[in-house]
Parts: sequence; structure tokens; C-alpha cells
Amino acid sequence: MNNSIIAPEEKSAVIPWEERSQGCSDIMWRSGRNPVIPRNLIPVSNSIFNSAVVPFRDGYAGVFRCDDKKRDMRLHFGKSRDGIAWEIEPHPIVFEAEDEEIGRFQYAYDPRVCWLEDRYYITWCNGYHGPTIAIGYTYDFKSCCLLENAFLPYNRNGVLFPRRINGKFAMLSRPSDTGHTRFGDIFYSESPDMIYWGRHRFVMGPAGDGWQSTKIGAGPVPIETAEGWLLIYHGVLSSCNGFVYSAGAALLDLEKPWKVIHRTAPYILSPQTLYECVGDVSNVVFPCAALHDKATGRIAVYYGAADTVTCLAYTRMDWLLEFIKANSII
Ligand code: BMA
Repeated sequence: MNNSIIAPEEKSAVIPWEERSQGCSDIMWRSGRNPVIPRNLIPVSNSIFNSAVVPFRDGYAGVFRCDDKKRDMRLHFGKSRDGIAWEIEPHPIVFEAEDEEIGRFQYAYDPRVCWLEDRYYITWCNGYHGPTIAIGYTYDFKSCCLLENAFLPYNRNGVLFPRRINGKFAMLSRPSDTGHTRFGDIFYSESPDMIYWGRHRFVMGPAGDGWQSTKIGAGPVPIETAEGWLLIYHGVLSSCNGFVYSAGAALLDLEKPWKVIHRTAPYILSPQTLYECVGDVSNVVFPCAALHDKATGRIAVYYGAADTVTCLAYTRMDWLLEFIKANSII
């Protein structure tokens, strides 16, 4: 335990927020300031997207997916006072690996950041003979220790729960194959120590013929509510013009999160604006982080758009829970 660490819930930064405009009935609405992070915020970047943000000290910190101009996929630390204007480090994170074999990975993308007990854990898709889930941790968003990969390749979208469940660390992930898989289900795994993961349970797979019919993957760290874990996740449609990535929401059982209580039939966000439909990969919204203000119920979701830029969308906890229950396929 590092005693200089302040738990995020012990301080109150005001989360980014914009009210839903009059006449809009969408359950999730976009920031008027999108894209909040342009593709070229730092000189080396080709694109900055699918990134994770958490409360940190008197503002926010994050881990950003920055694909560089060689198109190598790298992770960078960033800081912000208000969650909107970001300073992203010009150099990728240098991971301190206990085992240098694990430190020799080929790429890193789609990070999630989770405050858990006494530190910020970072999970991401790590290139180690194919994509798998790496786990690292930081106290200060300056240095990062690299633990073992959680799973064998191939796996993506590793997302930790923010507390132990039944005494164990818990993670969602999406076993897949080497490339842009045309299938994908979310699984739940647990660990006594963040190193060894097991007791894998099926959570949910693709559904219907629409936005989540090809594959799905967990998005931001789940938010605990009285009615279950709120999980925002992405779903993929195979169109005649390629994959379309949208976002939906589910409620998972608090003590047995592999049991899905509700899951939305319609998406809550789909690629519709120019910055979501046009970019390095068209037609993608990909949420990786959510800030939740308990006092007001406000939720701010950070998502990658068109594999190019980082954006913000908003919802309210009570509205979203009502929406999930009223539009559930379960
Ligand atoms: C997925 C991941 C994401 C990406 C998405 C759309 O397989 O690679 O990083 O946003 O495809 O290209």
C-alpha cells in the first residue's frame, strides 16, 4: 500500500457534463465538444481513441491508445483538470516488467483503468504471440508495473470489476482468435492474486440479427448499483460494408456476475455523426471508460470514434436503468 494514494471516492472532481438538449429523447447523448481529443493531440500520433479515464487527485488521469505514425499501437499516460482538456505524454508508457519475457510484447491497445483497493490497475490487449490481456498497475500515472498476462492468446477486452467478488478479483474478457474475429462472447474469470485466473463462466454472446449479432465485448469498468452491475458493452453488426460497432448496456448479478439480469435490445449509442462514421475505421463507437457521479447520477462515457478520435457521451443512472429494464431482451 502506498500511503500517499487518495482513493478516488474520497475526493470530488466535478465530472464533465452537458444536459440533454430539448427535443432529444436519446438515452445517451453526445458532447457538443466532440471529439474532445483530436487525433493529432501529440506530435507522434496518427490517432488517439479507445482510451480509459479515471478520477485522479484533484482531476483526472488516463491511459490513452495512441497509434503512432508507423501505425504501431502504444499506450500513453495523460492528465486533465476537467476531463475535457488533456495533456498526453509524448512518449509511450515504459512498463517495468518483473519478467522480461513478458515485457517483450509487440503492441498494446484498448486500455481500461480500474481503481481497486489501493491502486489503479490497467488492463489492455497485449500482443504476445497473438492478442491477450495484460495487467499492469500504477499509483501515479508516471510509472507502471507489468504483471503476468491474464490469459493465453487469443483474447481481447479484459475489464476488471472495481472490487473483489466473493473474495476474488474478477474480470470480464472476450476469448477470440488472432484477427478481426467474426465471433465473440463475454466470459467471467476470477483470481485470488491477479496472476492466476480461472473458474471461467459464460456471461453472454451475440444476440439477434442487428447491432450485437456478430460479437460483443465489455466496455468500461462495470458500475455497482443496487440492481446489479451496470455493464456498458460494444456489439458488432456485419454489414455488406464491413463491421459496425455500437454500444449497449446490461445489468449483471452482483454476486454472480455471469448471470445477466437485463440486456438492451436496442443500442444506446451507434455511429451516426461524421467523426464516428468517417475515420481510419468507419462506423465505430467503442466505449472504454465511464465516470459516475453518485450524488447526481450523472454518467460520462469516453469512447473511441472511427478508430481515430476520443469522444464523450452522457447519460443518467436512473434513466439508463429504466431504459435497460424497459428494453431488455431477457
Ligand atoms: C476491434 C479492436 C478495436 C477497434 C475495433 C474496430 O477488434 O481492434 O480496437 O476499435 O476493432 O476497428
